[in-house]
Amino acid sequence: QIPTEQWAQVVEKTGGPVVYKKIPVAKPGPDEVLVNIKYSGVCHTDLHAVNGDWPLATKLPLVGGHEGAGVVVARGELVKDVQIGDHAGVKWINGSCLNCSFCQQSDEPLCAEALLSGYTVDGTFQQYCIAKAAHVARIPKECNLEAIAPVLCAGITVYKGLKESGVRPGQTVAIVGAGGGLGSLACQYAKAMGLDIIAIDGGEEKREMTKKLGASHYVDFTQSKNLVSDVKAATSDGLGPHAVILVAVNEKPFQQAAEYVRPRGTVVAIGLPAGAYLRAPVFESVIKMITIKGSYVGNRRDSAEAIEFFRRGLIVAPYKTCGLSELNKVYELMHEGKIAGRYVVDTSK
Ligand code: 8ID
Ligand code: ZN
Repeated sequence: QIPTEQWAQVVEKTGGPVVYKKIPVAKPGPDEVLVNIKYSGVCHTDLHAVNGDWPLATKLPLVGGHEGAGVVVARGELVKDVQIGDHAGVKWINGSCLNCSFCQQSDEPLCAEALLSGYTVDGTFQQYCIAKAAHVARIPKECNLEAIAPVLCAGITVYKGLKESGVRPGQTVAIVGAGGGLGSLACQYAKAMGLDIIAIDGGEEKREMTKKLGASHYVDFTQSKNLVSDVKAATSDGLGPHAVILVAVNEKPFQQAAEYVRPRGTVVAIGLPAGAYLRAPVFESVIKMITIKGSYVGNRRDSAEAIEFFRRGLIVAPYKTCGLSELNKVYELMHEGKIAGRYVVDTSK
């Protein structure tokens, strides 16, 4: 039985805090499904949304969250390929027009009409969440819903970013922000892809964690006297990593990466620090023939592939679980940069 009311965390005004309260359960439209969210990861994007960091307004009031794993409990009359009882994931791209030139070429994140879970439509910090059937992630029944939740944004995004970097097995990737949510998953995907990993983050807890996740080197940005030369020195020939995956929430590393990336290498910007700019010296960028690009979540195929890595047991990343009611506490820890790995919220608590 689907209840008429449910628990949710609601952003009532930009700047927060989020309010834990009962709200109505929505009914799915013809092309939508209703997912009983069991667990949701907490992404730094959710905190950007609460704080109104970005040049894109959120809906208000807003239910945040976009790493929701659960069970399909209702569907609209046009939905044929998702069954009641299926395990499904609600991800950042909640829906897209499926008809524009970007959607036609499976660049759905670039669709101008894309609906964003926990940003322009209500997301997964509630017990029952709506998503377009075409875009819900299919989760195999053997996958643990709690552990797979972070894959639904962090995993998909870093998997896509690694592919966009063009890095190949045996080459070296630097992951900047390696101890955070996206970073910890990036370490696991990079390891599964046969890459040598230089983890960059701050503090001993993240050093230990990234080592366990597969990094061969750690550069502590809070300790390093010369980060650029320390990163280069972590590669066997001293020429720097073939790719840099930027998942930090700070402007500085976005201005350093071009200096240590290897000639012919690629810098992939994924993190979205408020008001930040990428910066690179023209002379070195030209004579090193480097590439600097952005990468934004992933399409439906990337999502299925990222989930398949998880299903095969290749992605084991650390997370801590708490109740949905404790979301404000998670945001405080996140703001302080104190979370190693990901927090997952249990919507039943
Ligand atoms: O599609 C996308 N492009 C996408 C998808 C999902 C998330 C982008 N994001 C964005 C988020 O909005 C956020 O801006 O990626 C960023 C990282 O999200 P997250 O992994 O959820 O954040 P986190 O868990 O707080 O991790 C950030 C890590 O960066 C480290 C912190 O210590 C933390 O471990 N860090 C910082 I802040 N400054 C650093 C520095 N100078 C740094 N690490 C290295 N060098
Ligand atoms: Zn996210």
